[in-house]
Amino acid sequence: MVEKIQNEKIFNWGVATSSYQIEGAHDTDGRGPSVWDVFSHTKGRVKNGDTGDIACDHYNKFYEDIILMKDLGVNSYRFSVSWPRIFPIGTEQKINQKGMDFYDRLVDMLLENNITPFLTLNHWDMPQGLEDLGGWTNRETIEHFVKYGHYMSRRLGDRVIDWITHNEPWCISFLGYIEGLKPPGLKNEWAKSLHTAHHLLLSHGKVIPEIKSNAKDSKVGITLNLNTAIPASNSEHDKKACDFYDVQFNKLYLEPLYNQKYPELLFKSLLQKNLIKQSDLTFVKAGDLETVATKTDFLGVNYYSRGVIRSNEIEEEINDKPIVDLGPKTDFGWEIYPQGLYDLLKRLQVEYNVQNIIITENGCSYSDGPDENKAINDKKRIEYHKSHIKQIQIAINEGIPCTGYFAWSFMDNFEWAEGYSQRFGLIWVDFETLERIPKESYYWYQNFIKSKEMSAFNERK
Ligand code: IFM
Repeated sequence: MVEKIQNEKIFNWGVATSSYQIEGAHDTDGRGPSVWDVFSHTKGRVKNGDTGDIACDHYNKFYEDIILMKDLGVNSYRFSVSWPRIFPIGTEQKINQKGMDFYDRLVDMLLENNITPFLTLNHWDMPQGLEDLGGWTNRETIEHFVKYGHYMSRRLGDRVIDWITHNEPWCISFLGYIEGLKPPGLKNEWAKSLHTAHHLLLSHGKVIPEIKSNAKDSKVGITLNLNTAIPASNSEHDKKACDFYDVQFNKLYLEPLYNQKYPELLFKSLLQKNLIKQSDLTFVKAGDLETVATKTDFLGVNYYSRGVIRSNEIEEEINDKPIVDLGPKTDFGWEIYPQGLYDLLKRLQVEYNVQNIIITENGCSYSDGPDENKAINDKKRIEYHKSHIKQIQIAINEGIPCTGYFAWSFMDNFEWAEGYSQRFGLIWVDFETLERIPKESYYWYQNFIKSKEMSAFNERK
């Protein structure tokens, strides 16, 4: 029996991935279809028609991958469980044993290599069977999620301490129901989007006691993608757009989780714009907000860039000229703004009094590939990580409680609607041969973790 690792003082230096993005083996060992299988197989949804059918084939190559992780020197690994490997349709009462066995083996091997598993229950790939019943817009999905969390923690709770309920609920509710970029691919369905956000948050609150009762000494949190947003100009239009952005992106999740309420401004603006009706706002039932705000042990934060917000409600020529100097961009077109990470950490401490923050994702997409000697000189990625870690260091020195950093991502993988066209990995993956080649950034992270600079993080109060 492999022992769990418990050391409160150690800063978690890790790498992160998610099931659909790396596992492949989409129909192996009884796995059912996830919403992402259906979405990616729908023409026009994903660039180049890419799917996660094979991805990095991590399901069959996890052994090799953990050896690379060990060599990298990380003490933690954040991964997610593919829900339809455990409940192929979602509504079953019995688990699919073979699916569960995979995660059992994975966790054991991580622990044997002194790597702490951070397990995310929902990184978007819910069973299509549940989507067919309304997905997250259906309140009953909450019970299926809690049942899934129950079985996962019952089986792995003796070895997994760190649990993340959901990854980036905004991506499901906003990108899935307003922008149509993620399943179920709907557009401008604000009522459904709000219901989805609420049910995700409620299921988070409901699954916490389930995990805690099965996994002794467990630590449970949720991961949000957050950023600091500023108006592009001093115009009232941009300021208003920025306030709206902040409520729908950040506060829709932070307010209920930390203050037991939804941001009034969001509902007011949506009602004013006729995007929802008053009757759409009956989704919050008695006791829900208390459940959503169930105490957590940490907040997972995914930070990539800041938001510079321009109003789309007036003509560009009439609006004031933008005054913000934008920094360089990654291959994805995302602005590099490391200070935004410090600003965000500060805000979480000052406005929400968050007691423990873990950076569960931070990274960048660059396409640098192997030269004739198979060397991959991705120095822009190194700079990206360095500059963001520096901001964390500043925050920690000011007493902001940040206890972990997970680079996104361990290896190149299926980047959702972008397919395999965006590479975030510290390791290059050849998607034809599935060969893995560590990039320069991998070696940099390896040295950094070994170096003296580490001690400053570990000596935090
Ligand atoms: O790849 C994604 C990940 O699944 C969630 N956070 C953002 C990453 C980069 O887009």
